[in-house]
Amino acid sequence: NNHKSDSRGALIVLEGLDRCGKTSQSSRLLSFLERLGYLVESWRFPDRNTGVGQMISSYLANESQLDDHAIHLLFSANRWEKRSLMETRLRSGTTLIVDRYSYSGVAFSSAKGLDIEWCKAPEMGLLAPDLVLYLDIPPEKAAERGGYGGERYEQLDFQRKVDHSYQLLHDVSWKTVDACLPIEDVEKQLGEMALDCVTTCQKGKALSQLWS
Ligand code: Z5A
Repeated sequence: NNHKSDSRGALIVLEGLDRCGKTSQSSRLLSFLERLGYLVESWRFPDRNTGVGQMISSYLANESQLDDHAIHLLFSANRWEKRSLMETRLRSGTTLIVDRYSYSGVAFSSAKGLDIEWCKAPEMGLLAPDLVLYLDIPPEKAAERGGYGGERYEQLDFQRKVDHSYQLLHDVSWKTVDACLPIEDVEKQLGEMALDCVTTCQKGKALSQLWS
């Protein structure tokens, strides 16, 4: 199956509210595509391992305070510092499953009241996902899943605003899945959608840029 690396990999992004199941589903999707013989890696944003990522991590843990615009730009910088590696991986045939991306950046900052177009601007020119899998869950249901309350943003009233912001960002690359279904059912739907996308990219679909 190594011949599959002759063509490019797909950029697949998982988005949704906190506790919607992104982390669980990224690892299931990774195994699914690996079993089929594809080159695939699992990524996530924020990437807390870089210098910028550590600033973000301390902000999220409420260990530091930052102006809303400043933290927005740090989240964006954290994607820019991975952009060229992302392109290299995709062009060498590796499919990337990315847990959160620019849509989180815009949804969370605009939920705080920042202008949505201002929020999108620093994301322009990053690679556009081939597929955005939106794990749809009512904020109340997500809150019931537990583990809530540790980090900044993990509050029901704020998650409701994020939910609203996400609705403004849907584009043709989005596919919505009901994240309240049993884990295995969600997994199956995501697998089919991802496979379809990987095949389309193999056939030569061009890479494009976000919001430009
Ligand atoms: N943020 C931002 O502001 N700007 C940006 O640009 C970016 C992010 C990229 C940290 O993100 C915060 O940064 C995040 C957005 C903001 N804040 N919030 N909220 P993070 O990625 O580090 O953290 P997270 O997204 O909140 O991830 P999470 O807590 O790990 O949630 P999850 O990945 O969506 O869910 P999970 O861990 O897979 O599942 C949660 C629980 O539900 C777990 O117990 C599962 O077993 C259970 N689960 C999962 N699926 C199901 C189903 N189908 N049924 C029942 N139970 C389920």
